[in-house]
Amino acid sequence: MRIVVLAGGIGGARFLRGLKRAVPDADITVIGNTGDDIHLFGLKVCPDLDTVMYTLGGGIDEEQGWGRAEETFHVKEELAAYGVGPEWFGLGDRDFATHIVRTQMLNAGFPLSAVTEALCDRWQPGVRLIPMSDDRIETHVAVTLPGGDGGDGSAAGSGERKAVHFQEYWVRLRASVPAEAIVPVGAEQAKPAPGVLEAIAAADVILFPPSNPVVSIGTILAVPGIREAIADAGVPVVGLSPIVGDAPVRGMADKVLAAVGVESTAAAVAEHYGSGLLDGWLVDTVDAGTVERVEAAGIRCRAVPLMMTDVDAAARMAQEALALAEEVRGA
Ligand code: FO1
Repeated sequence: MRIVVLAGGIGGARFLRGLKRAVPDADITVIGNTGDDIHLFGLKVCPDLDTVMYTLGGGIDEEQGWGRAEETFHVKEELAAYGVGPEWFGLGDRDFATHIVRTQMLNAGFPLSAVTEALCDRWQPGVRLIPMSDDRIETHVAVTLPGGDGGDGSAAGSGERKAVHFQEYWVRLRASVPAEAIVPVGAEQAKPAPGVLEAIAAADVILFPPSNPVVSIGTILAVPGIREAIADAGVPVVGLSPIVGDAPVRGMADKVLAAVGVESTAAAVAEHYGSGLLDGWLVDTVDAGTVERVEAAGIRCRAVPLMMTDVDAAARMAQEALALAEEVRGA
């Protein structure tokens, strides 16, 4: 069975680990989000691609969900000693090697898709990981930062509106100020990476894991041609809600959902994707009361446990998603 999965970071990666266990013989292609990418210290860092690669390759820091296991931070400490920032993004020594190899290959003229394939040669994730695009796309967030404290003479609370890089919003600001707009800069001019549209066209089923619907899956769908290819694929498209009991299971999805006017509920996220895209939607058992509303939106819906407490739990979720896909296919 050929499965295509649109994946962001931690939630997507953990779901994929379950999917691999549920259907070990399936041919899985992951279309990875690159909107989180950031250029630091002259290096290109691809957090979501690396999270999938490390998680499925066995190198992830399990409890953090990102970065390498058994990490040290000597390079980071030395950079700080030189007063070279930013200090708010925790890049470890082992992780730096990935960004050095990636940047070296990009500078030699290899596209990001070829670089990702080369990095995966080492990690053997057991899936084909393709960036959504080889073109540069970076998600920026419009915010109003609280005004100065008057120390510089500006009126306190004057509020300075600016666009910050997604990682600065997510990691330095901890999403502590409302996201007023989310813009995947460069998406309009970008093309799907080689293999993306072909994988979608050849898929037997397409899955939206519990990744962030705005800055992860939403960003992948913003690459011209990808949303249309999925809508036209003619195979079941099934998603799993990242929102359980009106709150995101992890991260701060509710903050970015508000930016696009979507309430933080399992049903609202399904409606946000729309029946033009989604054929089926899994909500957690605590949201069983919302099944009717999702079905009224023209999307088949089932309530099943959606907490990925371990790989077996994620595998059960994957099986439920595939079963719903078969039910939809037969409809
Ligand atoms: N997330 C954090 O909350 N704090 C960090 O210092 C941090 C560093 C980091 C370094 C490499 C990497 O691949 C991911 C990293 N992340 C960090 C996670 C990153 O912000 C992800 O993009 C988000 O978790 C969303 O997927």
